[in-house]
Amino acid sequence: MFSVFPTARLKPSPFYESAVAEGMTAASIYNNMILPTSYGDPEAEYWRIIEGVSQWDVGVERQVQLKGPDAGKLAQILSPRDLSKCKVGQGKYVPLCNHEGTIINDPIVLKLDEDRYWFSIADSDIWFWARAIGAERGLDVEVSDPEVAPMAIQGPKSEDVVASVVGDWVRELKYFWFKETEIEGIPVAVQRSGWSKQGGFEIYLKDPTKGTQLWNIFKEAGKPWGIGPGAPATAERTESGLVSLGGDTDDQTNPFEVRLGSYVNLDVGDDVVGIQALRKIAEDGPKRHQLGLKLEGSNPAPLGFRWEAIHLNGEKVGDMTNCVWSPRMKQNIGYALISVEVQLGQEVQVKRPDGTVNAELCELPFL
Ligand code: THG
Repeated sequence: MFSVFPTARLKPSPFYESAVAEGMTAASIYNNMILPTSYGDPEAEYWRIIEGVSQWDVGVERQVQLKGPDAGKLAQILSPRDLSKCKVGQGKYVPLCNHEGTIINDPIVLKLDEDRYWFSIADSDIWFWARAIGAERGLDVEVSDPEVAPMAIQGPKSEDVVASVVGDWVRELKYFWFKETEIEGIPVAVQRSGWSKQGGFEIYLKDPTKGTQLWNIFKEAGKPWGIGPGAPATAERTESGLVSLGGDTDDQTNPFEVRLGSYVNLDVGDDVVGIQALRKIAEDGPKRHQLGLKLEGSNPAPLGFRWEAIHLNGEKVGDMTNCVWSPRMKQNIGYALISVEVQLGQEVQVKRPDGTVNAELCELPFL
């Protein structure tokens, strides 16, 4: 047993005290912050997302704010997805790539105003990146951390809970669209989003001193629907086919390899970072693709912290990048990042720490 002490280097989110009060038992690190990952009953937390409504401290999803006359220009230069038709109040899921076409983050981009954007980032430092690219291109834009922290309300009953707090207008909100508003005087943005496929919303808290108050408003309001604490769930996201950047990707992975090719528009301007490399990769055809794996055996055997080699006919053909017990499928499932020459339906062998396990390749998502 060991303790983790929040410091300036390991920043607590505004909801940290609430997470502790709810009985947080496990946490991870993400964007130099503490990400609560369990409250002691993973099984109950999983079913709460699938069947009910779950409340998550995802303050680690930090915002990189671009503000100024060239904010839109920089947003597009960073994004190989066409943002020209993105409206104020709209969000879009965007793979960010480096000059080699390697994916370095996969934020949701929110357009708050004509001259103001947030990149709601996954786990890598995009402030450095955006500032450097903006400065090198001579753009008039300020890149900052606006100290905004999302809280997720996820699951099939989330719409009822969020509507009971902010009003029935949220029922009309389209996916990734958002609205800036106030909840009991607390400034927020409310978006239909979240890292699950069970439906839900994220409440972006704009005043970091109001975390506990905002948490408790939803905790109270959600009682009739049985709300409880939870966290982004590996089992649910794997069943649903969501990509975890840095988990399912390495420092050579491009968007086409991990099913994010549809979020790349090859005809964006030549000044977009990585677009030349992405055009070439698209033309040559990617070398790997991402498939599902159904593993033999009936005991939960999650992945440790390393990828595990996948063999076909005695040769290494790829890696298993994650693996988790699926409570709904009642088997271990995972993702393969594997040679495009290996196809669906083939049986492969995964080299696990305790021995070789047979697995079947299938289409993603699983469910
Ligand atoms: N919420 C917010 N910010 C985030 C995340 C989030 N930043 C980091 C990380 N999560 C970003 N990653 C994803 C990955 C997938 C999705 C959302 C965020 C997602 N994808 C859907 C899918 O793949 O089916 C829909 C994509 C689409 O159709 O455009 O929802 O969770 N604030």
